[in-house]
This record gives sequence, C-alpha cells and structure tokens, in this order.
Amino acid sequence: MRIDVVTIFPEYLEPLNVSLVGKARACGLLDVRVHDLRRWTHDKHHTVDDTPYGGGPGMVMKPEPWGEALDEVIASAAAEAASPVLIVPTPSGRPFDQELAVELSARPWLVFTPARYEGIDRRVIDEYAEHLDVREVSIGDYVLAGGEAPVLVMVEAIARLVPGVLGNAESHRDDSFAAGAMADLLEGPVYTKPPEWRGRGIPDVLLSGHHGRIARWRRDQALARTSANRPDLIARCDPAALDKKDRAT
Ligand code: 6GU
Repeated sequence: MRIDVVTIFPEYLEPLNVSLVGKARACGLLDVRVHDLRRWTHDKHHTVDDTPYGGGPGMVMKPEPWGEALDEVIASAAAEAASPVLIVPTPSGRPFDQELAVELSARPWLVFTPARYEGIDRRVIDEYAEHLDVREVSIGDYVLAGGEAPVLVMVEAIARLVPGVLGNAESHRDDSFAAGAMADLLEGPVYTKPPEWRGRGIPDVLLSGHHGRIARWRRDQALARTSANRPDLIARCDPAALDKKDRAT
C-alpha cells in the first residue's frame, strides 16, 4: 500500500518510522511518503494561509499550494495505474471507525491532507472530488489543532489490517474476532505472570484449564465492561447476537 501525507509539519509524522508502521515500511509492505506543503509555495514567506472570506476568526489554508501539491503527488502515480483515495481529516467529517479502516486497508493508495487553522479552502475538496474518491473524516467528537494526529491514528488503524503487517497469530485472532461472538463488545481484562503481584492473584477460572468456562467468563467480562463504558454499543446490538446466558449477565 502507498500512503502520501501532505502537511506543513512533516516532523509531526515522524512516529510513522516507529513500531508496527515503521516495520511495515522497512520491509516494504507500506510505501509512506511525507511531503512539506510549503514546497509548493512561491513567495518569500512560504505562505499557506489567508483571512476567511465573509470574516470571522482564524485563517484558512489557501487553495493554490494544495492544488499544486496534490497535482504533483497524484500525477506521480499515473505511472502506478491506480487512483488514490483522498482522505481529508476534519472535525466536520464522517466518523472514522473500524469499518472504514477495513475498507481503506483494501485500497492500494491513500493520500492524506491534514490541515491547520480553520481548514482548507473548500474549492480544493470540490475540485478533487470531481475525479477522485474523496473522504472527509473525523476521529472523534473533540477539536484538535490540526489533522496530523488524526493521520497518525488512521494510518495505524489501517496499516495493521494490511495483509502481512501483523504477525499471523494476531491476524487470525482478529479475523475470528471480527466475525465471531465477541463482535461489537469491548475487550475484558487480561493477565500474565507472575501469578501473584502485590497481593493480587489471577481469577481462578483462567487457571482452570476449562476452555468453555474461560470463554464464558471472558464474554461476561466483555459484556460488563461494554455496559459500563459503552451502553450505546449494547443498545445497538442485534438481540439475536446476545444469547440467553448474556441476558442473565
Ligand atoms: Cl480529523 N481534525 C481536527 N482538527 N480535529 C479533529 C479531527 C480531525 N477529528 C476529531 N477532531
């Protein structure tokens, strides 16, 4: 998968060299290219913003640098025989969720345009939406100072779904999770060695070796945690997906 990011803060994307995404880049599964938007400015001060038409607070990102940047980044791929998905991070976008991560992880090429200030001149989005699949996406109901952190969030969520990026064991586990009985529930607590830490032990059932009882316990824990932290997920749940024992919980 190829990922391009155009930003005025290329250094903000440095974490893409670390851990899971960094390793996927190093072994060639991901081709990540971060571009400095100011490369496509032509004035002495490398201006990327200006005052909003109609007045109001803040600044708006000028369309010309974005147009030149995106034309060049996207043209570099006429050769790649594919058309990218253009992902525009904005708090006014549709919510980013696991379903969108799955969809995007199957696309060969993603271009992200994280903005600062009050956002990008609307004409840029309208222009590229004429030829490209453009998605305006938000990562949650809060306002960040810019789209770079959302890009880090989205790239990590998408990259771990790209075949080969996660180890086999984990990807198989995920497959069964997505389709399986725990779909839409939050994960319950996990434990490892030592068997006692600061006087605290391990729930007996996990030491019992009874796979059926362990699965039941994990599901009950997941239901309890989901009810406490995300009652909206339980309300949305298909009643057929809850069995008789769940309802007793
Ligand atoms: Cl994608 N951008 C900004 N600036 N704030 C956000 C966001 C995106 N998603 C949630 N808050």
